Amino acid sequence: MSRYVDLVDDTICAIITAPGKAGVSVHRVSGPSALKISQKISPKFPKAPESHRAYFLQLMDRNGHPIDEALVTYFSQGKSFTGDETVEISTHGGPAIANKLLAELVHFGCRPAERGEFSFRAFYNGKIDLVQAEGILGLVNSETEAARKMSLRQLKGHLSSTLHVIEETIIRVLAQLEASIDFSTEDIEPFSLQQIQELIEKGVSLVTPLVESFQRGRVISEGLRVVICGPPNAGKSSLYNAILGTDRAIVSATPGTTRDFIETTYRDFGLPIKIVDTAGLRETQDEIEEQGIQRSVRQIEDADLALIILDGSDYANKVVRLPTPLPNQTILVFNKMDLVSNGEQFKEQVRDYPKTMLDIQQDTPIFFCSIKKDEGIKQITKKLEELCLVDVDQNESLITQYRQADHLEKALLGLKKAHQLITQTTSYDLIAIDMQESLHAIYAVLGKEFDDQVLDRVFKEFCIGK
Ligand SMILES: Nc1nc2c(ncn2[C@@H]2O[C@H](COP(=O)(O)OP(=O)(O)OP(=O)(O)O)[C@@H](O)[C@H]2O)c(=O)[nH]1
Ligand SMILES: [Mg+2]
Repeated sequence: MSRYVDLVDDTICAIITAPGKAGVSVHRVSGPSALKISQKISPKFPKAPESHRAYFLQLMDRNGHPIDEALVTYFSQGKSFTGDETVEISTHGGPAIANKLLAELVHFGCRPAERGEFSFRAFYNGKIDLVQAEGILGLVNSETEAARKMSLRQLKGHLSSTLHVIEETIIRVLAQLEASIDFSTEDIEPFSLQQIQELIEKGVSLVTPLVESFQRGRVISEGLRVVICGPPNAGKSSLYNAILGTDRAIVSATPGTTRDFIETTYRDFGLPIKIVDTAGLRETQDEIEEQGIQRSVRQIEDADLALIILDGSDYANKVVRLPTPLPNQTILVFNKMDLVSNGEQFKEQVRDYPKTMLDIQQDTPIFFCSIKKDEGIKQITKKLEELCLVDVDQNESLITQYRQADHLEKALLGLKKAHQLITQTTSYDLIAIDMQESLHAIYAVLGKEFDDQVLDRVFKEFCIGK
């Protein structure tokens, strides 16, 4: 995208509807020569068309031969999606027409648009900020109602407006610090220390929930990542196969069977779930097995939910090598219950096991199953299904991208450092440095300050025509 900045004077074009045969297909032409080029392809296009009005016109190729008849809509500069002068041409849907028109548009002076270049222009022209651009991307990629709602709110600027309140708060703090440092340049009555402190606290209370919303926002946009983990031979691969209804993973009585982790995305619950089967966790001298374990540990660290599975007939006095930190959500499964003689007594015995032996949350749900006898699996899948029933609250501002989370964490850190300093020192310039850092982080989220690499990363995820 770095290069897009230098190319904003080009007039770009792309088919913005899905390829193939359809009722209509739409080409978008956007840039300083959009009207001029469109007039070449549809000679009867008025010299000065009305913005937002559709004209029914014949399209002609360079040799004066008809291409198709079309509805051509004109959007004047500043009033289009991209902010540039734009013409949208709706023809009959069909690959031959679409490609022919595209070729003629290029012949008359357009450049085929790159991925996300229309959205980039909208961003560049200040029509949307970077968070809204990411909202567009999220909307297009939405697989569920919750994801669609969340992305639409982001596109409409809900998250951006929260960020603007944060920005204003930080700027007010900075102005007050400035005024306190140099009384002569400001007419304003400086705030008391107490008031500045309260403003910083307000900043903290606005940024904290956003940072915390990332996990939920990411799950809604990308799905739930579930990792099945535990000691060797507990039945991890068996459970993976049972949940997915396949025999994808190798099951064997030899401990240490699974080496490379295996993952599948399961879509039957609405929200996509990525389920990962991992290598059994234990101390090992086997170099290859250890590599598998290390990879599994990384999978566990990245997951939203750890399904920890133990062999019910062989768990006592065994140290389970669980990595830390574990995901926020955990589920404990005792498998091979067919080998346990007194089931009820067993369930009573292991009630405190999560806390005492695994050092995981005491309220971790515990399930009991025998994969061999196909007992108790339904309860586990039902639990997973429940976890997928997420909806987005009307007033909820959620962040969805690592990029956003990363900058907001920096913003929060700056605010917290400033807050700590203000209780210890009256050196306002020091506090101002932290507040400046927070401000830059907020600017970075909104794309007010950007470097080419960031833009590259955001816009390259788009498809052509977006
Ligand atoms: N009796 C009994 N055996 C089971 C049950 N579930 C799995 N097994 C057996 O336990 C053994 C290990 O199963 P896996 O699914 O390969 O275990 P794993 O946890 O993936 O093992 P690793 O990949 O080696 O870490 C196999 O022989 C399975 O047939 C069960 O519910 N009852
Ligand atoms: Mg296995």
